[in-house]
Amino acid sequence: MSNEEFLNMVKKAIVEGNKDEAEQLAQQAIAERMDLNEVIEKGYIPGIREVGRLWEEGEYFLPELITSAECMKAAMEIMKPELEKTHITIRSAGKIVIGTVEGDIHDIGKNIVATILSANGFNVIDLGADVKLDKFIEKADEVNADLICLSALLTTTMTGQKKLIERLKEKGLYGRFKVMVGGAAVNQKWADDIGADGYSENALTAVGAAKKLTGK
Ligand code: B12
Repeated sequence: MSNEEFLNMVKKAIVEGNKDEAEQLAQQAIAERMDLNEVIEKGYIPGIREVGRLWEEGEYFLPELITSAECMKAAMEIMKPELEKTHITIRSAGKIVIGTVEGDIHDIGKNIVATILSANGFNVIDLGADVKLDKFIEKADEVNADLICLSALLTTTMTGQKKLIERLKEKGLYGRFKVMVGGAAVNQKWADDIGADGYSENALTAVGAAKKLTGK
């Protein structure tokens, strides 16, 4: 089977909400020592994006969306330890606090970003989804983080990223922690407008951006 055929099977498993297949393909990717970053970026993510498209077109409903999201999570859980193992030796001291902002429960993209950052040597503290803004600040303060990463997928919750920066300013903490934003709802212009230090479109580019921002 070619690489392309394998990636198509991965995508199909997510689109069809076939959990057994999504998990089995993750295991196969590990067993055959494939590039897991590529399998995620070119197989699993296009799969969930296709589900989003089908939903927008009214072909899929919420239950299908949830099933596919669960398949995605299950596959990521299988690959996560493997991704983290690969880079364990180059673990840096760079500390990142990450989460999805309050009011927003989307966590698939955030989880991928957290896993890939961790796999690339960062010490990642993942606060989960629907995280209160003050919790990001408290945790960053407690662990003396270098970077706060905020994910938002809804136009209604992306304002949480802006509010967090405002709150850092109010508390005299703006500049002490760098802030990187991401998620399908946001872009570079938004990041610039709200005074974020960084933005990244996907998990792989987030690694380079985080290294640049933390200097580590
Ligand atoms: C799966 C999904 C769900 C799942 C989420 C499951 C989960 N545990 O995450 C469920 C079914 C629960 C769900 C619920 C809802 N959803 Co929804 N969902 C999606 C869907 C189809 C895919 C999102 C996804 O996982 N994409 C795949 C990941 C890998 O991509 P990603 O998140 O963009 O992440 C990548 C980058 O953005 C980036 N990134 C992400 N985070 C960060 C953070 C940083 C710091 C950086 C640097 C980078 C970065 O890296 C990631 C990897 O490359 C999108 C459609 C879409 N086109 O995005 C809609 C979508 C986001 N949902 C939408 C909506 C409206 C909802 C609901 C309000 C629906 C409802 N009526 O109940 C609820 C929200 C409830 C809430 N309060 O949060 C809308 C948002 C519209 C808008 N513009 O505001 C979308 C766009 C669909 C649509 N077109 O209508 N959803």
